[in-house]
Amino acid sequence: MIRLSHDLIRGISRGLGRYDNELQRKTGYSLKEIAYHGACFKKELCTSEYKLSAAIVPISSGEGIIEGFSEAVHSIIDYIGFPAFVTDKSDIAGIAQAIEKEADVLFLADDNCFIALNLKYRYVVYNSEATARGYVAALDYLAEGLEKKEVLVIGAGNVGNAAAEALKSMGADIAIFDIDQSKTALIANKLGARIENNLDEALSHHTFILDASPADNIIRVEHIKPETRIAECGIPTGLMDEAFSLVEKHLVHDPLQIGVATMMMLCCHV
Ligand code: 2YC
Repeated sequence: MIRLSHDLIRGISRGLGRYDNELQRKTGYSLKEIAYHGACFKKELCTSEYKLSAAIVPISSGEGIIEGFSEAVHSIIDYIGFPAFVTDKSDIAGIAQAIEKEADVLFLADDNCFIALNLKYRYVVYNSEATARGYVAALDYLAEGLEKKEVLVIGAGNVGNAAAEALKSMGADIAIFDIDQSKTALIANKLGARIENNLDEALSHHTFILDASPADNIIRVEHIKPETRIAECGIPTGLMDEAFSLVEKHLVHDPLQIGVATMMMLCCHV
């Protein structure tokens, strides 16, 4: 898991409108629609008129608070229409404050785990699963449907695993690559995914790609075809610069937005 920096976060809040327009241009759908699709292709969202309220609590453990992180999370949740606030205290006092203000959902992130704690329906939503589902939803829209289509998942970590599950539920034909072949064997057995042992090979014969790896510069110009569609979940992107500009209008990538929006939508399941 790559730790975000202030530099990567600071433009998010004021850039949400522009980013939403970019998503609509590329996929035909808004950030909120992509998050909704990512959250509910498994089960129906709660239809209650009640809007869950969210509190974001800064957590100072480990490497400490990332300047602007809680505010960026807040702006994304607010942007898709949910009442939200950042507690002005951090850690335990912040959690207490969130409860006293009757928040339904708490967003909490330390160096190893980023969750939405649903106090109303009593369950946890992980950023890794939400990111995977949100990007599978975006790829579904980019590819105009993924059923029976071959999709290459790069990376068999938490996000890659959850993405493979989501792709399976969409009826996609999954291929998986990871430098650690014991991880790909696990997914292959569980989901019947095809194992790719050579990334260069795999990239040469797949046009639908979900990159859930922290590696950079693994996707090159020669891997990009006119019909290539890429969901790029991670930081940094896996693309070489010239490959990025070649496929940019058919690629979805952001540091936090789709994952957080999908976390909030997943919290609406009763
Ligand atoms: O400001 C705070 O509350 C910090 N404790 C937040 C630390 C977040 C660390 N995690 C990450 O940077 C990335 C996120 C993109 C989601 C998963 N890991």
